[in-house]
Amino acid sequence: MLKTSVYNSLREELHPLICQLAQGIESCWAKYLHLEPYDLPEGLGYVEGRLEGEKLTIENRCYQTPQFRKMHLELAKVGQNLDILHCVMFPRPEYPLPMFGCDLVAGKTRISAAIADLSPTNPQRTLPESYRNALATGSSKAFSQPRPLPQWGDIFSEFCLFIRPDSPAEEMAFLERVEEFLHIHCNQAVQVQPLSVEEQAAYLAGQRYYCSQQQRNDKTRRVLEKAFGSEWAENYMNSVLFDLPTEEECE
Ligand code: BLA
Repeated sequence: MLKTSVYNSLREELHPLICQLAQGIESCWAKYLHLEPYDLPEGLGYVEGRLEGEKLTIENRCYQTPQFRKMHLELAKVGQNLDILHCVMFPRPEYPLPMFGCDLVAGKTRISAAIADLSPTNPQRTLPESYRNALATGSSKAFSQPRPLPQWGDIFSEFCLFIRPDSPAEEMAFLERVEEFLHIHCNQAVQVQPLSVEEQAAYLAGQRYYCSQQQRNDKTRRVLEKAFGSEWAENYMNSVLFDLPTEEECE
């Protein structure tokens, strides 16, 4: 697996739940999938910015596999008070797979937002039955502080978890449930049959809708704008965080 000393050094400074989840994601990917590197746009693998206020450091890891066009794990640190894990798995358009997405936002003392989902990409915007069955039989612990989805959150499935963990036990329960999502997803992905060319367009439209809704997250945008400016933030949101396949990648 690719490793750089810079990446590991930021990792050591992050909230322990973020480190644990990052590790869990990477070991699940390595266990099920054949990972190849994915090149992010020039200059956007590791970035540091500071405009108003605090320094923002971003470190990205990105892979591709036969089933996934892009699997992106991002770790970010804003000053001394905000640590972020962001992860999205973008399926290749020839497979009828949902999008795995996860965001973990840690403030100075606690995790303020912990969200994870397997989000449908089909025209009906429902998960395949095999996913629903697997997700329904998994652990379904109740969390004491569920959070309401924002207005753009209609992309998420009924299994979406969005909470503010209120104890170390809830942090662990969140971690376990996310790892369950990932195992289910990777396990399904390696067995999935490709779509016909005609069907692919609808799934690609589903991915496009997912990305356009995620780009409406003003909380993410504001953090990026404060450190890098609005033009940079716009470009980063639509070329790194929530991009769509190029013509070449669709061939
Ligand atoms: C919320 N995302 C947030 C918040 C911040 C960020 C600061 C507010 C935390 C809170 O409300 O407690 C910031 N997230 C970032 C930054 C990056 C990032 C800077 O990923 C990247 C550099 N966001 C995603 C993905 C999902 C997601 C993949 O990137 C879901 C699968 C969801 N983040 C998400 C949601 C909120 C959030 C739903 C809450 C938004 C709201 O309540 O309005």
